[in-house]
Amino acid sequence: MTCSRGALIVLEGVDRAGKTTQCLKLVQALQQSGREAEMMRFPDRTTVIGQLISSYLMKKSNLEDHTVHLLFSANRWEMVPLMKQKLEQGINLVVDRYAFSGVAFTSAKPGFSLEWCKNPDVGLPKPDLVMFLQLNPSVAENRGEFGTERYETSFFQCTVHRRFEELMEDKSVNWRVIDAARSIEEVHKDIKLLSENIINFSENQPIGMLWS
Ligand code: ADP
Ligand code: FDM
Repeated sequence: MTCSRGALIVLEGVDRAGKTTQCLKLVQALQQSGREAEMMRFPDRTTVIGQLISSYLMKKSNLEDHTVHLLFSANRWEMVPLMKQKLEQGINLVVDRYAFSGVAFTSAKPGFSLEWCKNPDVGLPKPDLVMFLQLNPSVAENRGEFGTERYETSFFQCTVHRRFEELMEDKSVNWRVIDAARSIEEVHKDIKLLSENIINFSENQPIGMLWS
């Protein structure tokens, strides 16, 4: 007997759009409905590569821009065997940021094309669904002050947002835009429904390869 695979579900969006809140709620809701589900997040700061990234984000160290881009990508690749294993075991993975953040953030820096930024992530497990939590930057600002980490400035975040919009023009990826300005429960309801549908749809499909 073959067991149906889990779905790879990604949440992306600007800072404070509610990604982490919604990932946690989705995993809980899927588990309560009797499905296997686990959360992952990128960067995964627990690995050796993740610690280099974390130190860079906390401005405790500096890294050359190409180098840190490749480290973010390597931090995803090092998780691929585990991700595939879990998906094949029928576990649904709910992921807080993925390669799209990788491309949106690096390509917001001067001199980086979307094309160059996408290359290292070509061939990663392709998400069955990517939900973009859309939130006006002024509303996001009301959800709290920026922290002290790298990239946490209004100007940079606006450029990142434009890069996400360019990425969403790519119809080879199953993007869904979610209005994240509503209440936590309203947003959750949409996310849960879309996720349940994609889980049913993906269970007998092979895992795809991103951007290839
Ligand atoms: P992200 O992971 O996208 O940065 P978080 O889930 O950490 O966002 O949420 C950022 C802040 O906004 C938290 O204080 C959270 O409680 C709050 N928040 C999340 N979703 C909503 C919402 N729909 N309405 C109001 N506040 C929210
Ligand atoms: N980030 C995240 C990147 O620059 N590249 C990536 O590939 C990924 C996954 O790291 F500023 C940025 C986005 C954000 C920071 O913050 C991670 P959180 O709070 O851990 O999501």
